[in-house]
Amino acid sequence: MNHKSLEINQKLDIEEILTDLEHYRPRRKGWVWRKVPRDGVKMGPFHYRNMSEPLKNSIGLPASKYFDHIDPQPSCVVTTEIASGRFEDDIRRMRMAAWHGADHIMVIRTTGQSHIDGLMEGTPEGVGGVPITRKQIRASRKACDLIEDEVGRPINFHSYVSGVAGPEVAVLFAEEGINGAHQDPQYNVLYRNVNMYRSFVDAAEAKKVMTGARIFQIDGAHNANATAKAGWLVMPELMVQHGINCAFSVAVGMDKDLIGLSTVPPNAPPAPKLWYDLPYAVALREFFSDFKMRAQQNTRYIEADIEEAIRTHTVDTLISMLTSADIQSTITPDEGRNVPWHYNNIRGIQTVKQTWAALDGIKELVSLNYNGPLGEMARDLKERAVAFLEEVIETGGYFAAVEKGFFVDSARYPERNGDGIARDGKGGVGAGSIVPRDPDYFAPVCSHFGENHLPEGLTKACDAIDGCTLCKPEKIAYIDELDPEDSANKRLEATYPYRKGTSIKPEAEWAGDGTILLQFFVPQPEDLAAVYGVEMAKKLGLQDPEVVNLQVMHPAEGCFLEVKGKVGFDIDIRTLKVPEKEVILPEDELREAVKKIGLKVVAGTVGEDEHSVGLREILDIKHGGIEKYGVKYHYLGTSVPISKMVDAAIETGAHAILISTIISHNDTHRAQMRKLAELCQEKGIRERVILIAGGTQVSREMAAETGLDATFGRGTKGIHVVNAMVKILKARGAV
Ligand code: Z98
Repeated sequence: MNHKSLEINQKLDIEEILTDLEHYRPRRKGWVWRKVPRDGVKMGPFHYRNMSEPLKNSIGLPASKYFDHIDPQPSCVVTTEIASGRFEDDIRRMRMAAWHGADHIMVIRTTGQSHIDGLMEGTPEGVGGVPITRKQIRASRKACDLIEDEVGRPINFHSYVSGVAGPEVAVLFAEEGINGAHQDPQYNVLYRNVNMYRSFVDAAEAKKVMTGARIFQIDGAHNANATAKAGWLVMPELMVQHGINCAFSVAVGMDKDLIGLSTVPPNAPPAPKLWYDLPYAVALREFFSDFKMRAQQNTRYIEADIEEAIRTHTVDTLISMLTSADIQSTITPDEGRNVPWHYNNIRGIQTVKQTWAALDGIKELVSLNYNGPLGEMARDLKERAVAFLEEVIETGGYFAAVEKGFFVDSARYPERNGDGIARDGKGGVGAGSIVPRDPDYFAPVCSHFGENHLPEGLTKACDAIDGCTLCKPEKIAYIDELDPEDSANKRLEATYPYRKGTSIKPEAEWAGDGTILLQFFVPQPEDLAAVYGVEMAKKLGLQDPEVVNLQVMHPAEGCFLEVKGKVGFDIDIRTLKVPEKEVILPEDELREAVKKIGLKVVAGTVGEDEHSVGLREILDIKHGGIEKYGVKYHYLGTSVPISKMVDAAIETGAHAILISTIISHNDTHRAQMRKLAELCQEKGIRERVILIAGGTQVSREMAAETGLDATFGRGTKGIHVVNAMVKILKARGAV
């Protein structure tokens, strides 16, 4: 199959992804880890100790521009959870996330998949939310295949195997090349009230299928952490839940390197986080040394403030580094307000990249002190977990313990508050649906759990039907949209103008949604500030305004607010005039040219202008003035007559005259600029000197009309002035 590769300067073509989708096959199956060179990675001026191979195309941290644009990639897999529900929007976000360093992309449905008892087709949004379907995941995997070529690193695509349709979902995932999935029968039992026996029978089948396709598994223990009243009190139970899923998975036949623990630091500031989270991570690492760790931020404590979430995530990442987590999840910053903004996916990824780069090789510099309280606390947790498990066994096993409400009890084991989630073994979804297999049971499919009596002469179960869909993918029945209205085509038609037409609207979630976020301060107390925020957004013309974050700065003095709303208008791309971009020469080239010619200038404010701060900033080294690039300047002061500027230039042999003028009444600034050009002409030095003017009312276009070489307005920095001078000198053949 030939598919057009992505062009860096072109948007991902969703219609192209959907073309011939019925024949698309994933080009590989199974999970892929990052390649981590043993001897570290050299990037720019640095040697990194714990990084993976760099990407072919990527976008580094904002500060990377000071470091040759390097973009070091952590040794761990980096996850982002993309949750708009519309796959056609998700795949664009996946591309952005991959460019920033995500190689594990989890797509969550907007409906609880566990509530759906069969597979669905097409891409319906329905009323209850978006389920996972073959069309969605095939299109997403196809997009991931193109994106991984673009960034030069495999992408693991991930979803969830849960609910009573779990085994069917697992087969679908195996067929379509999904690389990772959450699978934990305890999740169904505790949080989705699926019958406990049914859940474990289904899990055996699902895990077997996942193993066949080498799908990496993440468990669901962390959900107890997010559900319990105090996440840090249920640490022993979390370890028991991890243990049950690991042991069950191994018993089914899953390789240990495909089994991941979903670990979540149980605490968050203002709690003394390290004293809880570090011993917990250490205890897990010691107990489950054969298994992989997927670390995710604890969603329990995430509020609406992105900065707060990111600060906690940074500490989480430190703990992950100290305890060698294999996968670092970055779902976090959106959890508080439940809005999947494109750019917050990227911010989460940046948090991990930034922390990982800053703390690269930390374990070579500092080591954990197991002799002190850390070792004691880790041991205490392990002892409590073992005691918990022993009590489960004494009680009659897992099912009996669930019936008695052992799990998600809010007390610190061995205490109990009696508020755990208790389930009835005879109840729940799918109760009574388990049927014993006949003694000669035979299923003509591969990756099947349990006794399967192959008829004589057959070596592979699916030989009986000339191959199953896992062995012969051409047998997969691809069913396109069932509802022509609730379909991708209809949605794509509506968003066409924003994707391929000439309309522009901002977006946060879906193409053309018009969603924006305003940040501002309101000098009023909390209640009033919130009401004002909405009113103000309405006056600005925003639709559906909503306060998504409010931080009190002082009870009486005021609040910081974030309000989201929708822009109700489009702007036509053809009406926008993009100014020509000024090309700045590389700093080294500028410095070299300045040095070669010994570039010097005279400078001053002219006319009756006493405002010298702007010019001084352009000259002085402190804030990146021309001095920083080696230019020598002779500052003549304020209100300098033009004639004095020109004489000084002649006397000192300056290459350039820089004048600053901000007074503009009667067009004084223009008059001064013209006068400078004319006087230099009269004195016969015009060809020798570069004439530059700047000021708040000066624009770039004024150079031509006043006879100067370059003119600069607001926002100018020293580098712009040096760049202009060097370019002119080069054009004159002087350097
Ligand atoms: C995470 N951000 O873990 P429904 N199975 C397990 C789960 O943990 C989940 C589901 C299934 C979190 C995502 N986890 C939350 C073990 C969900 C999903 O029924 O579709 O909600 O199941 O990465």
